[in-house]
Amino acid sequence: MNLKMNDVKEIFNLINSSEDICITGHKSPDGDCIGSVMALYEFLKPLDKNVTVCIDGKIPFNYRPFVNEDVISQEYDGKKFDLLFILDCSDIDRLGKFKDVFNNSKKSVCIDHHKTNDSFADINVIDMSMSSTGELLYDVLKTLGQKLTKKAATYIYIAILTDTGKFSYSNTSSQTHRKTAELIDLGVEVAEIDNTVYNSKPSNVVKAYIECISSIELYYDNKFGIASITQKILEKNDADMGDIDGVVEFIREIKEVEVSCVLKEHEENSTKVSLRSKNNIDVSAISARFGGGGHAKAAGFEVKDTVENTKKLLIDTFKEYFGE
Ligand SMILES: [Mn+2]
Repeated sequence: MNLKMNDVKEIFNLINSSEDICITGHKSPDGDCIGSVMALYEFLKPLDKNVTVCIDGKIPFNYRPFVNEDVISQEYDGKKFDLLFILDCSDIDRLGKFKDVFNNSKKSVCIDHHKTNDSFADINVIDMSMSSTGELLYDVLKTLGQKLTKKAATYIYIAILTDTGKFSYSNTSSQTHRKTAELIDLGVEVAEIDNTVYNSKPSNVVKAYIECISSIELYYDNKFGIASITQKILEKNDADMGDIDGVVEFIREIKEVEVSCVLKEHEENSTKVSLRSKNNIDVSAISARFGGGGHAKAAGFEVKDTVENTKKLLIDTFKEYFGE
């Protein structure tokens, strides 16, 4: 554990001396972002502070049963804060419509595990060896010496569970399991969470998912697989982008696939690219070339172009790695 005692003490002092505290995470939130943000919210709630939570983007359906959405601000009203926590977010732009909150806060603390994080906050607790921001936040909260409630433990568990792909990715360490065991001791209900997070898809979401899966194309002796989530598929099935999860992971299940890619059509000229690597190819380095970032085995970026053109760009880019 690389956690610096001084950082934790300073965070503790900042919490104590602050009245208005804001917690935020990256836009289009995933399980780690939502779990970490809500765990910190649960932790700060009893301390009698004004705590604001803001996340840009809809909470996906499978996390909604855990979250009181009234707590999460949808728009930024320009409010100033004594202290801002930025979780699971490698740069200010990824705060989306809440990025101005950074300049409107006296002090900022960033807790993150993305290797592309360049320590932009006043206090930066960045550890890319951590499976998830949730796991790192658990260390911070534990060091602060407070006992976690079952609810806070549940949020941290969701963060770790989802960012480790159910404890299967190479970011899962023995420490991850030890911390998870402590969370279970705090009352976390493992099977119930699994059913809510993974076994609760509405049929329209599954139908949209099947269409996305049908769009898989394989290149370079099946080493590179690519699929698209288009607005057309979403509209036809009345689904939201954030609800379609697991396509990029599904492509990676193909034996020969080394890199899987999903293109998400957000607008006609805005395509988000998600990349997953099975073994040695560092997709965060490739993403950084296009202004994005992430982890060696999971990264992404945005292209201001159509899905079709972005697909050509990706196929072309991976020729370098797989082309004969
Ligand atoms: Mn994360």
